Amino acid sequence: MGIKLTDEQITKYHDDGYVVVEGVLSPEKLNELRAQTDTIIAGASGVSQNNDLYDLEDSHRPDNPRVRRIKEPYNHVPYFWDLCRDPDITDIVAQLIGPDIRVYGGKMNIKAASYGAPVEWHQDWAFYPHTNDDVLATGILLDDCDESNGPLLMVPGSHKGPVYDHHSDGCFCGAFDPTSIGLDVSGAHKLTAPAGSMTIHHVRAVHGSALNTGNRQRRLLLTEYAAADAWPLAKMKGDFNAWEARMVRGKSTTMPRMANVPIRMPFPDAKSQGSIYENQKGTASRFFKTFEDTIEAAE
Ligand SMILES: O=C(O)CCC(=O)C(=O)O
Repeated sequence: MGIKLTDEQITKYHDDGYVVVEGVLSPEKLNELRAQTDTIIAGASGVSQNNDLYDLEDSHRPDNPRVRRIKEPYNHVPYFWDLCRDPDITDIVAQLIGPDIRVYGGKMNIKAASYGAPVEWHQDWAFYPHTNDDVLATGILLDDCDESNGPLLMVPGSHKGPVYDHHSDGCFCGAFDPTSIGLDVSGAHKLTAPAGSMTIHHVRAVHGSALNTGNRQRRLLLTEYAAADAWPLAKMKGDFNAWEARMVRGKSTTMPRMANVPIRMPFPDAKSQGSIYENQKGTASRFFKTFEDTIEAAE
């Protein structure tokens, strides 16, 4: 049985579009998650390019591995699927989007100390619009996260606003530059918290994160959960049976609930496919400094 959210936490999620819950994973579960993660990361040695498991930093070399993301870890290691279904997590999600829940997708983003890549401002909704927006992402922190190691940055209340244009030069780029559309992100909230905490953000919330300039890595296991009656408008993952197998709590339905929500379709494809990091290479102007920018500035 997961933690019971306080009324304040539930209100915060609905009003601001995000909330952080501390102490979701016990120390034992956190250790297991770290150990399973280390095993996957160790397998990146010798890998030369992005594949269906690893998304690699531009500075990755097979003999000096730099993994930026583990893609859909539950597709590769059963432990991760069990974690997606763990009531310590799904019982919390149920308090926000109802008892019937499906996993839409997931990944672990790894911001290595000193060079872990930024993620440009975006809304997850631009990648995977659904028939209603009872869709959110949880983020389990594997490491203590403070201001220096690239916390998630969330713009409060933005989940109630428009869906911004995540296209550039005729292609999807999975990002927008708030300065070019006059969106003030100076009040963005930094989701700092101790390891074992869980961030939760609404699918329409505007968010991003900066380069890790600290001396500690920031690994974040993100899982996208949708109410069972929220059906994806852009892409269903796998065939119907595979889709049903993604139910992690409660009952499925074939009767989607339609809500009056703004959408933009994420088409045409990004110039660089494979991950948000690759998609965002197509953005016309970047907001956050990259590791490569800092090297250039130092030269
Ligand atoms: O890892 C981060 O800091 C940002 C993650 C994110 O927003 C994403 O991958 O969609």
